[in-house]
Amino acid sequence: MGSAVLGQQNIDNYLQEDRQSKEKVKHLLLLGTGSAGKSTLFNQLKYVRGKPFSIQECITSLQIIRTNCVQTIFTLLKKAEELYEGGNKNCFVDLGNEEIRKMITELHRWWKKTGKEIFDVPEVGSNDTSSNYNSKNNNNNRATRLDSVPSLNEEKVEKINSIPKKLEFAEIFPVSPETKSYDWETIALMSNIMTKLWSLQGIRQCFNERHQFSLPDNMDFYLNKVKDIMSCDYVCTPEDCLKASCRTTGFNEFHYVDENMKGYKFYVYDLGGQRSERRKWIEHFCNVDALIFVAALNHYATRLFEDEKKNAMHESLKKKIDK
Ligand SMILES: Nc1nc2c(ncn2[C@@H]2O[C@H](COP(=O)(O)OP(=O)(O)OP(=O)(O)O)[C@@H](O)[C@H]2O)c(=O)[nH]1
Ligand SMILES: [Mg+2]
Repeated sequence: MGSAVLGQQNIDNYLQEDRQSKEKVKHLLLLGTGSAGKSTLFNQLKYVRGKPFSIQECITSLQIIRTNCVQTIFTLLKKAEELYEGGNKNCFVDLGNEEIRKMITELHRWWKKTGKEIFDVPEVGSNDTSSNYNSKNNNNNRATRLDSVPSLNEEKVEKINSIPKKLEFAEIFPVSPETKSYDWETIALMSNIMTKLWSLQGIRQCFNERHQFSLPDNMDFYLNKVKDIMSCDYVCTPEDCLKASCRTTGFNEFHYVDENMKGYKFYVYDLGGQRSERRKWIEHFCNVDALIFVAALNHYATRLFEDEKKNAMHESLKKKIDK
């Protein structure tokens, strides 16, 4: 009898401890539309909780930043043309100027070729690959490519319009020791071109009109130092990582124990906020203690990434943001 009571007591104690430990675990979801700042908040939270960016995160951020820099230059060229034709004379970029034409064509060619031939290195650490790579990208070849740059006179708008909208950054800057063997000389040449194009008045004016189209955030921060960013030995700072615009697919998760909050353990989930991602939210709603809905103030003057005709803040204000 005595041992039965003791047994019951043990079970009760166990259940109570279990209940208390469960009560001390809290699940937080970060929700909001695309580019609202969820991942930024998530990363900041991680950072202040003593979990700095890992090397892998820095490398990935750098890939994204580099790709965004190139694509932003192309987008600005395209939009400057559109805005100019729409009557905004400040956005004039002189495509009749031979130097500008040559720079655009060369950057465009490099970008296209890089994805297909140069950066698509099949195997990490393969000596054969690296020798092929070097023979493909010697200075003579580059000079040949420079000399054969066609005039943009005949095809100026077509050239710019044919720029691929979405190139996967991973295809362009794969994470591997092969990075060391990239043709950094050519990349430096391209970063010079990007710096010159970025300094054009029409491009700057177009950038100031970015509320009229969709552009990754903080691109002025990166383009102002694009030469450094595109150099081989550039190391991402925490600020670079935080400001990088990277759309989340799926979710990120981390947990921490807050000793100032009676030792509560918080699990934080950062979910993707684009339309295509929101249908996955439902999977995370079980056992949630709190939702933080993130909205970006600058979205009042920003176009929606998924639909450039729409205002980004309207998407946040929609009563039902299922899709
Ligand atoms: N300057 C500044 N930029 C911010 C701030 N919050 C977010 N951003 C920038 O806004 C961009 C988008 O932020 P993210 O945190 O990636 O947005 P998200 O909500 O995670 O977007 P999805 O993953 O697509 O759902 C990034 O370039 C951020 O650096 C902020 O407080 N200040
Ligand atoms: Mg995100």
